[in-house]
Amino acid sequence: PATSSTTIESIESIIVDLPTIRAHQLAMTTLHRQSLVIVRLRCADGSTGVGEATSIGGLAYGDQSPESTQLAIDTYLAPLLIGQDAGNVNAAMALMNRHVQGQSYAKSAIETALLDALGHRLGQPVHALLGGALRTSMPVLWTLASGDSARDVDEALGLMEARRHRVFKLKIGKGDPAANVAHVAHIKRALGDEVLITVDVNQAWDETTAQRSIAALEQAGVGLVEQPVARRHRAALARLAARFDVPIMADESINGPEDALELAQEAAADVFALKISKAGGLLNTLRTAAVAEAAGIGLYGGTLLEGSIGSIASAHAFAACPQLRWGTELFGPLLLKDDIVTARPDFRDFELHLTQAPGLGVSVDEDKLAFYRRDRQRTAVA
Ligand code: MUC
Ligand code: MG
Repeated sequence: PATSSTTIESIESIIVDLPTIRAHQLAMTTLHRQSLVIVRLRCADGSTGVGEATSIGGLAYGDQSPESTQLAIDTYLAPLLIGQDAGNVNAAMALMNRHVQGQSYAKSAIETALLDALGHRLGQPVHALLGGALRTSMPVLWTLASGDSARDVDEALGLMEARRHRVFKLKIGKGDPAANVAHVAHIKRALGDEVLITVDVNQAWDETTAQRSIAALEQAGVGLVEQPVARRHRAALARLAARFDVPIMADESINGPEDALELAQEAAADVFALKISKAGGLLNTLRTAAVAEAAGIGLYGGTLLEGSIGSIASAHAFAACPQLRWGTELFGPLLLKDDIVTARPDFRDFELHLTQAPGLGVSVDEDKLAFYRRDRQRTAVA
């Protein structure tokens, strides 16, 4: 019979560097490749699980890099967990939280691997382990961030035609705010009334710039404004949320349930961007979602531009959220030229579709992993 009890035997972390299909320009960096930390967990009964920790642009986006995440896993978290019960995810997370501060990306990747392995042992998908899916497919927007307005419009038209995406997020905050607004207005005009356009400022503006620019973005018909001011400037975020009709979404300002509670008390945002990496796992993402739901705040399924493993792990958590009013941005795998899984996620009819396969429902392609891993031993002589 299926059993959940077995011991953790090994936890391995592997950094993988994957090229992107085009440059991806954000306020703080421009990406040409993504570096994923892949976690592989093995249990005493032979069952295995995978997880992923990914950030954007080394230390440009957040305070955890692929290299620091690998160090946290190899030096601190793996030794702590080896010999522990792989079936008790809450106990494993509590142990890590007791002995290791921060490191939410590493903890998220390990929790994902534990849930994947547990799902394999029990023959259940991860969303079932989280209490059950309220949806097994979810809308996915696309981020237009080529750095060129005309190219962005062409890209959006092609993706709508292919029924891949019909909501678009524009990354702004780099350079002149008036030029940013003109870029957004141009794209909104070109795509028309029916297409929802959102913007992500990634903390780039001060409050007065945000006031001026959001007024113009609202005029241009933008539907959602993400993290216009610095993460810590919550009072400014709250004033902007009160001042404008266009919903304001907190991203960098919110990690887990404690932030959600404070932001809700301060009425600092209309929508919260959930990310398994920020929350330190799928379970803590659901706790964050529960606070939002209790406060009547909308939810959005965010990404740190993970590959297939991290994106599918996120989708399992978002499937179990009480609501997902603003859809998701789980397009990370589509931004990568290649990935390290045997079958890439199922994106069609504007949505990402989850399966009922056990665990995450993804398998590592060993050849691709061997090819893209950073520490690959090159045997060929130049
Ligand atoms: C972010 O700040 O939301 C999400 C989509 C994208 O293009 O970048 C990320 C990060
Ligand atoms: Mg964001």
